[in-house]
Amino acid sequence: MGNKVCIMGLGYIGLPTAAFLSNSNFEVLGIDVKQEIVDKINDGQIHIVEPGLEEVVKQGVKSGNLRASLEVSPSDIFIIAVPTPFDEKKRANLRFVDEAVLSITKVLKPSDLVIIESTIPVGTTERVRDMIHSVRPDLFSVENEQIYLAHCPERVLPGNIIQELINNDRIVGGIDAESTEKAVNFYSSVIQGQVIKTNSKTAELTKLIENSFRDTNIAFANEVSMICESLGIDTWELIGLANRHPRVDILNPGPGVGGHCLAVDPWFVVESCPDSSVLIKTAREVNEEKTNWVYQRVLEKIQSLDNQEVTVGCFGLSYKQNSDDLRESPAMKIYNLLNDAGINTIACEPNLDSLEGDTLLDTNEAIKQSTIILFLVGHDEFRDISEESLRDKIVIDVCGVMRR
Ligand code: SAJ
Repeated sequence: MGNKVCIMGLGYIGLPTAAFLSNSNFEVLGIDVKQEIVDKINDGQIHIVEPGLEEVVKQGVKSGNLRASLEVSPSDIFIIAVPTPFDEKKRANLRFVDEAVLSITKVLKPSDLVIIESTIPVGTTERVRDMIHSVRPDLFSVENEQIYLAHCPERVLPGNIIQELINNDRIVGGIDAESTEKAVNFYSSVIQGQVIKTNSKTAELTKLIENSFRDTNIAFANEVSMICESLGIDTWELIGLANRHPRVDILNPGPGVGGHCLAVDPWFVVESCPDSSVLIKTAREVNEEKTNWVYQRVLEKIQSLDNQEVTVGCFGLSYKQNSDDLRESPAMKIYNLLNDAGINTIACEPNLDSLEGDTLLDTNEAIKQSTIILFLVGHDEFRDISEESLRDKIVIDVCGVMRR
């Protein structure tokens, strides 16, 4: 198999993958739909924040092994890493996958390998096979070597993507044994982790279940926090005590679950089999409700202050600690709800230099100007805040950052 790789989608997964492969002796063409992203990458720069990524991109571009473009070209391996959001009815929106598939189908040749890394509902890889067949039946004629199609879900943790790309085990599920073998050989040639074979539907569901498992466990922690609050029990003390049990490991409650993974993927499972995914669906609803629950607690606190002039300092706005990513951020939802209710707020997000249309204050200034200190995200910067500086403040610590 040749060493030309075409990667469709240069986001949080596509770009690190393109950069990593371009430094692993592959000739990589990265495709995106935004000219400014293409231009930035060809200048050796990046449009996302990920530790260590810019260096790897620079090396790839400088070596001539990494190039970005709007247009696909014939390659030997095609990796689809485009977003798979859900629509207002919580159903998978596969428009970007379909557009990527139709783009590459024009340049596919027999023996090419197509890998879908995007997170997709069960059965999508087989549906893609049928899409390719309907446009290019020639690729499936007996005279030609077949094309190979597999799903290989990513499982890298944003903030540690480069290392996890190299070291994580990967699951590969082909539409047939030959496709699985081709994809296994490809990944085995570039990563340190183990490459484990399965079929495409199992690979699709494995990814969804990984994230559903985490979402359900976070929902349990969030429900525990709401129970503790209603019973007047300290959440963090209770979880600390329960986790001393050798087989109990309750996760951290927070303002809800954000990001484009855990807040999305479980809904693909619910869509595939609604009657059998009651717990997964309920966990999603608990995590979504937690965000509103936090907002209501803040309102109650303000009302208890007899409507004196109150300023609520929102500490942490990104979707998770030590991240700058605001996508699906529950902290941002709470911040916006407070603003929409006409409450004076202050935004403090140490991982951002600016926030569209809003002023960001640094931690010390935000503390000074706030009546209520609302810790929404447990950034490391907040752990250095002294008890002294909070002495005459009302503190609502949603994420337990002051308890670690
Ligand atoms: N969160 C909590 N409490 C916790 C842990 C997390 O409230 O104890 C919240 C976070 O604040 C955040 C959300 O959950 O809002 C998700 O954070 P996360 O730490 O679970 O990580 P993600 O979404 O950035 O990455 C997850 C990872 N999946 C698993 O850990 C099973 C990652 O490995 C996946 O590759 C990624 O989803 C993905 O892209 O699917």
